[in-house]
Amino acid sequence: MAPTIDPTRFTNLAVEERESGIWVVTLNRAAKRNALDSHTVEELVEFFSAAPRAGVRAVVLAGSGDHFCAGLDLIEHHDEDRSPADFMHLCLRWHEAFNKMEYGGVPIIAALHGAVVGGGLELASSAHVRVMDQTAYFALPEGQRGLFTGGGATIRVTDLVGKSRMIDMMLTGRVYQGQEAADLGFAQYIVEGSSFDAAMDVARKAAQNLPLSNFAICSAVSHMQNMSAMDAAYAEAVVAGVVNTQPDARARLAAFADKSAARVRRND
Ligand code: 1HE
Repeated sequence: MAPTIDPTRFTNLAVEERESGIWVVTLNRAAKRNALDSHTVEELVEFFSAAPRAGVRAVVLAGSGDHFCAGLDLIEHHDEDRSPADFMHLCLRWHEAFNKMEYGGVPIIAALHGAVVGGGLELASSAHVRVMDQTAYFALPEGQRGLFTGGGATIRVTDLVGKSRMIDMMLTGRVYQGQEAADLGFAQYIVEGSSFDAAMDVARKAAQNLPLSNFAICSAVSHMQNMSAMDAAYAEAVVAGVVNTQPDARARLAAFADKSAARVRRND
């Protein structure tokens, strides 16, 4: 049976179907700057495990209060005095959540403001689209805290901004913000107003696509990056075989053929 999502099961996340098929998932610990404690990570696993089969067409991921996310809950980490094995297993739960996001096939749009740091940047980089406002800033303070990234930054932040920049950020605590951050690849959109409103606009556009097309876009591209070029080309052909012959696409193709569908034009 296909799963359903019960918003009342979540406490550290606020989970809501805001518009038909468009869900808003908000990190809900503003008093702790939305730091990711182990329970929040479990809620992310739960939501993003269910989303692909629960009719979710797009997700806007946001943070409550003045910051998107302050990363690993340093107080919980301090108080629990974890063993290496404990922390390894915790990191594997982060990966479970973030892989469900990146490979799940549901478009996830992160609405960024304030601090997007450490594990918060790892979370944001697991989304498919990032929208930042003028208050957003990005950093990897792990080096200063005596830590190392454990939630996929070595893979995803490196993908976004390159290995050299990522290493410098960890060595020096360098902060990126504003247009420079967007130009470097931390976000695909930078807006003057609310990143949440702009993220909702992106989500609405994405949700108009057929779910199977979005599934391919939001899982196959990531999987193919992990393959050799030969295997990726083969997998692309197989995925296109399924997606490009889906019955639901016929009406869209017919609309192009009878000239009723919108054409692709320059932004003038
Ligand atoms: C926290 C956390 C946290 C705030 N864990 N509790 N991440 C960092 O190194 C970033 C740490 N946080 C900060 O630098 C700042 O808190 C912020 C820039 C995000 C926000 O500053 P500000 O002045 O608005 O808030 P604040 O006064 O620093 O913190 C307010 C409360 O949030 C306070 O709790 P309170 O009970 O004393 O009121 C803080 O303790 C709490 N708080 N950030 C726990 N991160 C899988 S490995 C990933 C490795 C990492 O992510 S390392 C990077 C960690």
